[in-house]
Amino acid sequence: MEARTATIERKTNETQISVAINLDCQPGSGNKQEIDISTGIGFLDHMYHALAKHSGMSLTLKCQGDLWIDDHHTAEDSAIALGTAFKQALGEVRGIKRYGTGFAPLDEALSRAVIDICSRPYCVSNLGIKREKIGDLSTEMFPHIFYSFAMASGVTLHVDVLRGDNDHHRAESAFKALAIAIREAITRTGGTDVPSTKGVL
Ligand SMILES: [Mn+2]
Repeated sequence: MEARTATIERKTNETQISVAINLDCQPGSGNKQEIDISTGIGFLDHMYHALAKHSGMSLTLKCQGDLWIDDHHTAEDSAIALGTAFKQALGEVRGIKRYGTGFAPLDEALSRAVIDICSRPYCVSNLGIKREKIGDLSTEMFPHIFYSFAMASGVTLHVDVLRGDNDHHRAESAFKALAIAIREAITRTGGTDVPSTKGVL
């Protein structure tokens, strides 16, 4: 089986990002899972780490962004770079499940994520987070991160936090739910079928 990997660099006046991704590092795959995230925003690193871990990816993501302005460009651009790398690693949408659903609890919080790897970028998220920031990450960036990932990767994505009192729990369960959805959607079916009645995705 061809390795589903990608390495990308993304440089603008606002951020410099490098991403290396391997989609096939689930336990038992024979590929060691390695995760190394550094964006300069601790809570964002925590979220990307959870996303990589539970989706079975190896992920190296380094971002040097203009944090002296605020967290916006770093959070947005790292999500774009991650989405771009994900799409590139996946290649032609063929021989995968395409749809994935994830539910992840974290104590009292519970989130649901549904993904369709379909080249129809769309994102709806409803996280219901009350705090303005968690650590150094503005919580308004959560929907922006999911949106940016969806646009760059070309997936349809719905993420809902169904309940939860603690905003750290709500956010983390959302990323874990997305990870579980991704893991299912990218699962190889063993064939080369294009999972669409249109014959192309
Ligand atoms: Mn923006």
